[in-house]
Amino acid sequence: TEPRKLKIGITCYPTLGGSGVVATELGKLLAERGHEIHFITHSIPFRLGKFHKNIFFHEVSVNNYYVFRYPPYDLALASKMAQVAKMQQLDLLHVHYAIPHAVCAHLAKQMVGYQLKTVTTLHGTDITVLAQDESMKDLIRLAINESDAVTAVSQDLIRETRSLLDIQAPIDLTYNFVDKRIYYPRDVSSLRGDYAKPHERILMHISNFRPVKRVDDVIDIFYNVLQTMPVKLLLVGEGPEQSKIQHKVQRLGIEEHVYFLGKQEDVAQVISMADVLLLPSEKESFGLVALEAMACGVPTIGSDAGGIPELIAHGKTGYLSPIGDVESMSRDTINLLSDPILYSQFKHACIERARTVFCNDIITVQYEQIYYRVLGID
Ligand code: U5P
Repeated sequence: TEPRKLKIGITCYPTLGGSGVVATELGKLLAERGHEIHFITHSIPFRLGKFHKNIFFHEVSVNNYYVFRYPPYDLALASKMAQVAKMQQLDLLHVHYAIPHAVCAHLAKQMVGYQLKTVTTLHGTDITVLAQDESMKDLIRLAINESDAVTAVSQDLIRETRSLLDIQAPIDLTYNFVDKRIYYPRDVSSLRGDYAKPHERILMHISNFRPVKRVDDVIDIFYNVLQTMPVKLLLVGEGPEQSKIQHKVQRLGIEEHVYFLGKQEDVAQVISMADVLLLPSEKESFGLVALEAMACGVPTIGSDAGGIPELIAHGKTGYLSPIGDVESMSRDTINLLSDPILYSQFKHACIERARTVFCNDIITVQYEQIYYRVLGID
């Protein structure tokens, strides 16, 4: 007999990069599999899209009493989690990010009068940033240890979590995924014409333009490649480094070859225009954009930081170099783009790898198995 359908509460930062995207997509896929999903977040997750059967949204609102210097979002979230769990008889809470979500889930568990289980997924930032802050270490450790299951999006993040926080409990590996019905090579021939002539290749970078993304390196690589072949650079997303990068582009006198597209909604469409994705990050626990590119048949050239080597098969679906080695990244880009046969092999390997290793079906079932395990259902 089929195991019973679950009632799951999901909390994430609904608009924050890869983690928000993955948490939302996971909720949608679980709902499609017949589970009842309750998003408990401060605003509607931005990729939630249209109406879905089996999906409910509970808004966390924070009272801003004048006695509080800081509105107590964490406490409001914990109360809301407990309230929704009791009212909807949730089986478990799946929270993305340890801080503050796993701490809130721990509080909620104490508040409700039955065996509510909690699952925490680590996406990186909370470990890499907050674990460096000694004062937060004990809190993150508590949140992790009190979860009934903990998952992380790469082996590298598991290793880092263990070494920084001295965690003994098992951590499950659950890679990020893309929905193959959305991410596949789109026909963008007409769109492409707005940015590049038929003989020009398109390099692309998509990020939040934070210093860890090393967008400076992206520009340096592009500049080098431009010296040998006709290329355009499309920059997608927005963030703190943007104006600095705009200045750099002007200083190098390459404005007419570089387009700033700003924040984009339909990344599957945009990414399909690219011939190569550049991701030279300083730190990357997974690198969801590289997977989105891979699924659309676009190889990645970038750094071997964090979880990137687990995602990109070096020499098959992209090329990785040490962080900051822009010379090597430039050479790899030129080599790949000047060899049509090699390029076509890479493209096919990308699509194949995304559809097998990082397919939504496989990863959703992995999460489901973790839920059944913590609930003691076989
Ligand atoms: N993203 C967008 N629009 C943008 C920039 C980024 O939707 O303008 C998305 C990427 O497609 C990806 C996530 O899903 O944000 C960033 O994930 P990561 O690469 O930071 O893990």
